[in-house]
Amino acid sequence: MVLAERENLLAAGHRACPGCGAAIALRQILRALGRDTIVVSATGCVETFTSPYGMSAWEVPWIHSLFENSASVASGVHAALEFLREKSSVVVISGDGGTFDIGMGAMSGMFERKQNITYICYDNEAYMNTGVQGSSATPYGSSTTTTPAGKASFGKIQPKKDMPAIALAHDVDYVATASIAYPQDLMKKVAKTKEIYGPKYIQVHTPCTIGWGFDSSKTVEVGKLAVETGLVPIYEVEKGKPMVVKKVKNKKPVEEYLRFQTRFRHLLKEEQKDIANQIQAICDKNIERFGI
Ligand SMILES: Cc1ncc(C[n+]2csc(CCOP(=O)(O)OP(=O)(O)O)c2C)c(N)n1
Ligand SMILES: [Mg+2]
Repeated sequence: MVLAERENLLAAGHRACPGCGAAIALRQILRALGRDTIVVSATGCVETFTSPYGMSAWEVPWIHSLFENSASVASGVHAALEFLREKSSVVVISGDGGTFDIGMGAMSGMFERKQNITYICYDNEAYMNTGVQGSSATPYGSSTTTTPAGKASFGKIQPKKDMPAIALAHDVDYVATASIAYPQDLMKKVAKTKEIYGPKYIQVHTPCTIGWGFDSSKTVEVGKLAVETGLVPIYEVEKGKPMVVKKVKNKKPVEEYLRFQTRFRHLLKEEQKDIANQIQAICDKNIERFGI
C-alpha cells in the first residue's frame, strides 16, 4: 500500500497554527505507524494543540507525560506490553526542548535499556509552546526571545547540538534525520522503525511559522531550503549498514534560507556578514562531512 494513501490518524479540528510544520510531521508519522501504536508525548506544542481540555485529536492510544520524562514513561509502557505479551509499537513524540535539553537524560536511559521504542523528535529549533525561547537545537545566529538579535547580540552564540550523533554514540539500532519537506522519505523512515527491534531515534525538521517568522503558506518551501543549503543534512544509519544520505543536486547559498525568516534577517546587514559567512561554513562542512 502507498504510504500516503494510508489512514489519517490525526483528527481535523486540532489547534495547531496554520502552516505548522509539527502538525504536518505528525500526520505523516501517524500514517506511517498505523493504528497499532501507543504514543507518549512530552509537554510542548504538539501535546497542547492536540489535547485541549476534554478533547483529543489522536486516533491512536496516547499518553501525555511531563516535559522531561516521556522516554521513561515509554519505557514503562513497553514493560507493561511485554508483561501482557502485546506487540503494539511504542513511540515517543517530543519537541527539541524535551529531547535535546530537559529530557536528554531520560532518553539516554531508554536507549541504554535497549527496549523496542522509537523516539521521534519534531525539531522546530526552540521552545515554541512557551514563546520561542532558545534551546540547544536552536541554530547559531538565530534570534529568539532568550537570544535576541540587537545592538549587543547577533542571536544565539552556540552551535546547534548534534543530537543524532549523540543517539548514535548510544549504539542504537536506527538513527535518521528527516524533514516535512520530503514526506515520502519521512514516512518510509518511520515505517522502517516497525521492522527493527530495539531503540530508534528519528529527528524531523519542522519549520515553525511564528517562531521563525515566515508566511504560513511557505512551511514546505522553508523546509526544503534548509536541506538544499546543506544546513540540515538528511540521512539514516541502520546498525551494520553504511550511512545513506539524501543528495542535493543544485545546492543553494544559505543566504536564501536566512532571507526567508525574521529570526535570521538581521544577519543580512553588512555588520553581521561575518556571522552569515560562518553559517555558510557550517553548510559547507555538512556537505563535505555527509557527502551531500
Ligand atoms: C519542568 C518544566 N519546565 C518548563 C515547562 C514549561 N514548558 C512547557 S512546554 C515548553 C517548551 C517545549 O519546547 P519543545 O520541547 O521544543 O516543544 P515545542 O513547544 O517547541 O513544540 C516549556 C518550557 C514545563 N512544562 N515543565
Ligand atoms: Mg521546540
